[in-house]
Amino acid sequence: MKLDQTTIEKLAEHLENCELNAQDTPKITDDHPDMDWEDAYRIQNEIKRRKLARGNRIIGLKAGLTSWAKMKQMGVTTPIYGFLSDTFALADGAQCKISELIHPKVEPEIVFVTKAVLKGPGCHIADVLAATDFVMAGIEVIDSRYRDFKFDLKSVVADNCSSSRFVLGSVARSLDGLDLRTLGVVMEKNGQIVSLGAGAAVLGHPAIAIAMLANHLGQYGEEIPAGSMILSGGITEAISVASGDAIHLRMQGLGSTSLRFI
Ligand code: OOG
Ligand code: MG
Repeated sequence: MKLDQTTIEKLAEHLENCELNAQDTPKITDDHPDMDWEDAYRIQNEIKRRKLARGNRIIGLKAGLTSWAKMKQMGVTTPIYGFLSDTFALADGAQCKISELIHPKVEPEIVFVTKAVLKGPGCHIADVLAATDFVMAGIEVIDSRYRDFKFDLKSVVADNCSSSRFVLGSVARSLDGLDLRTLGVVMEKNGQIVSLGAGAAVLGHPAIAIAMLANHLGQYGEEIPAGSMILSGGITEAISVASGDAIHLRMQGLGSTSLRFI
C-alpha cells in the first residue's frame, strides 16, 4: 500500500470520469510509479463504490488476460480481475454506441454462472466444475481508458480491466457432455471470420480462470457467491471495432450472440 486514501479516491474519480465521458488518459503509473498491486485493486474497488453509490448494480465478475493470445497482445503475463456493472450489459443483437466509448475492441468469452460459493485459497478446477450451474457464449467489449490501449498491469487493474460492455447469448448449458477445452469459437466481423479458437486457449481450461479469481478474492477474505456470472477472459486477441461493424459470435454447443456498433 503506497498511495494514501485521498490519492486512491482522486485516481478512481479520474478513471471513472474517463469511462463515463469517453475520454482517454495517460496511464496512471506515469505519475504514480510506486503504486503497488494493492493500490491498483483499491482504486478499482473505489470505482465500484462510486457506481454502487450512484445506484448501479454489480451483476458479474471477470477474469482478463487469461489466454496467451491476450497476454501476448498486451505484453503481460498475469491474469487480472474486475467487476461488471449493470450499465455494461447489452441485449443480444443490440446496438452498441461507439460515441459512448473511446477505442472499443471485442473478444469472445466463455461465461460461467455458478450455483455454489467458491472460496479461495485452494480453489481448484474441480471445485469450479462442481459449482458451475451453466455456461454461455459472451462477447466482451473492452475499452481501455488509457491512450492507445497502452498500459501496464497495475494501471489496467485500477481501470477495472478495461471493462465497458458485454452481451450474452441465450443458450445456457450445463457442463454435462461439454468439453470446454475443445469447444470451438468463431467470431465474425461483417460476415468475415476475424477470430478462431477453442476454450483451451484460456489457461488450458477456462474453469481454471474462475478458480484463480476465487483464489485472488480469497486473499481479501472475499468469495464468489452462488449465482455469480463470470466472464472467463478473451479466448483470442481482441478485435477493434468501428461504427457500422456487426460482430457475430458462434460457440460450439452454446449458440451465438451478436452486437452492432453504431
Ligand atoms: C484488459 C482486459 C482483458 C480479457 O478478457 O483478457 C480482458 C485489456 O486487454 O484491455 O478483458
Ligand atoms: Mg475480457
